[in-house]
Amino acid sequence: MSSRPKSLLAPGHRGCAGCCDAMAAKFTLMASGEDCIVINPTGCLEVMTTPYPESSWEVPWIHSLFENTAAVASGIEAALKAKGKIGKTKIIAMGGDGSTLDIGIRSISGAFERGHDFTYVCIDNEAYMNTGVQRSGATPFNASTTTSPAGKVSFGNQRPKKNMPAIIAAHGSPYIATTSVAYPKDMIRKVKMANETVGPTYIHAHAPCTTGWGFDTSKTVEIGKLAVETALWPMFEMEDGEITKVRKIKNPKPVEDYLKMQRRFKHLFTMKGGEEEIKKIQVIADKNVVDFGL
Ligand SMILES: Cc1ncc(C[n+]2csc(CCOP(=O)(O)OP(=O)(O)O)c2C)c(N)n1
Ligand SMILES: [Mg+2]
Repeated sequence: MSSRPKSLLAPGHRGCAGCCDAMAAKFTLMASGEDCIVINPTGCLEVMTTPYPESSWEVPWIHSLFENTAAVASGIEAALKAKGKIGKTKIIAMGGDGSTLDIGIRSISGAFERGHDFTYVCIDNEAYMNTGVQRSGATPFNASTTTSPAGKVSFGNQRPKKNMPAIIAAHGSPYIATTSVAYPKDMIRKVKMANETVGPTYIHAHAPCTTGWGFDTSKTVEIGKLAVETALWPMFEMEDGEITKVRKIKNPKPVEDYLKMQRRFKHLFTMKGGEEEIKKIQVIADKNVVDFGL
């Protein structure tokens, strides 16, 4: 008999083949089990799993606005507390990067400040995918999106990726971890850890999007692994504001290995000056190696 936890996200949803959001949701539910309540703002995950009157969710699920996801989670926690049921049912907010880093950040800040006992999972596919690949605060440097298109005047998004784990850490969260849908065991372990930790906890899952990033649907895991292996996506855990665990990488691969597989970075290999721009991305990876002791 397999010890693999049951998947509580039913198949037949409208996710793309190779969809990273479906993987993130599946792993989060595998870690959480049946006794959980999911709060899910608008975005690809919500749209593809709940076309009325259907639902793929085999656990209690509520749709929130971008703006109030963490406030809804706070209210559910307060209600369970009032009923004397806190500590058993896991409360999991699961939002995209646009929802988490940009539009919903105020209510997230409030919920973490108040110290509600819940887990927030950010599914970071690095743009507003559901509305057509607009740039978000999580879009990496030099990625081309529909609102930061590469062309005559720029090489794409000119701002660095916002450091959301650091922002959450500044709120005094007891447990924060970065992970990736390309590492299911890692993600499941970290979500479990977040669920078991009392207080507001945060999981930031890197999630390669076949449609928005422009790669073959079979390559989600390969690309997710390359982000980690090039040191562009450091995987770490923080307890009470201190980094306690880091996933070491032996010989970091050159960032080109990761960039060349994606349409959103294609211009770096075709436009004049692209080589210099790739070097700037290599600097970001090299800095991660030093900063995180990878
Ligand atoms: C306040 C608000 N602004 C904009 C929208 C339109 N909208 C719906 S889905 C979406 C994209 C969400 O992006 P993200 O949170 O990164 O999730 P993804 O679809 O990428 O998984 C947007 C902008 C909205 N529903 N509400
Ligand atoms: Mg997104």
